[in-house]
Amino acid sequence: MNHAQSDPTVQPVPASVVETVDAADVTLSNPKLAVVALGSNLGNRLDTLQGAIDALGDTPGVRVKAVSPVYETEPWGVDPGTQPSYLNAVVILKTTLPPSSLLERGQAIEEAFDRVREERWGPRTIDVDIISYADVLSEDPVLTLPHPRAHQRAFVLAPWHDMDPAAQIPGHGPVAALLTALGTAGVAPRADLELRLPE
Ligand code: PH2
Ligand code: MG
Ligand code: MG
Repeated sequence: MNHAQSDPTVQPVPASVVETVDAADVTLSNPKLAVVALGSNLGNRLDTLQGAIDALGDTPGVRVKAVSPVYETEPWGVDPGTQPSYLNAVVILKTTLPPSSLLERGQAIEEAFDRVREERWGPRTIDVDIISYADVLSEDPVLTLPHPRAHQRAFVLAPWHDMDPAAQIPGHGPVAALLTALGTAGVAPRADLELRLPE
C-alpha cells in the first residue's frame, strides 16, 4: 500500500533514501530461522537451560522466538545407568548471524556454563547444538547442517514438534513423521518445569 498517495500528510520518500534503506536491509535484517537444541545433565539443569536461553537472547543479531516444553530424557548413545538423565529443550531463533558465528556464540555459552569436554557424549552442564539453519545443507565437519543425528534423536524431535508441529528437517522431511517412526521411549515431558523466553 502506498500511503503517500492516499494520505496527503505523508511525504513521498525520495528514491535515493529508498535505495539506502534497501541496502541496509541486506545486512541488518533478512533474518534466518535457526533451530537450536539444548541439553543438560549436570548441576542445576533447569537454571542452566534458562541461562543459555537468556544468553542467546542477549546476543546481538539473535532473537529467541519460541521455547519448547522441557523433557526429561535418558542419556542417548551411552551405556544405560552410566550418566544422569538429561533435561532437553529446543528453541527457535531468528538471526542475522551466519551459521559460523552462531556456532561460536553457542560454544562461548557452553564455556560460560563450565562445560568440560572429556569424552564424546560425556555428561555436561550444557550442550548448545545448532539443529538447522534456514534450509542450509552443509557437510562441513566443523558445523554439519542440519545436525547429522537430529533425525535419530527423540530428545530433539519431541520438544521441537511440540513447538512447531509442521517443522521439517532439511533433507529428512517432517519432524512429525520422523518422531512417529522413532517413538518416544526414554523421553518424558516435564510439565512441572517451564522455560521462558528471554526478558
Ligand atoms: N546429548 C548427547 C548425547 N546423548 N542424550 C540425551 N538424552 N540428551 C542429550 O542432549 C544428549 C544425549 C550429545 O550431545
Ligand atoms: Mg549434542
Ligand atoms: Mg554439542
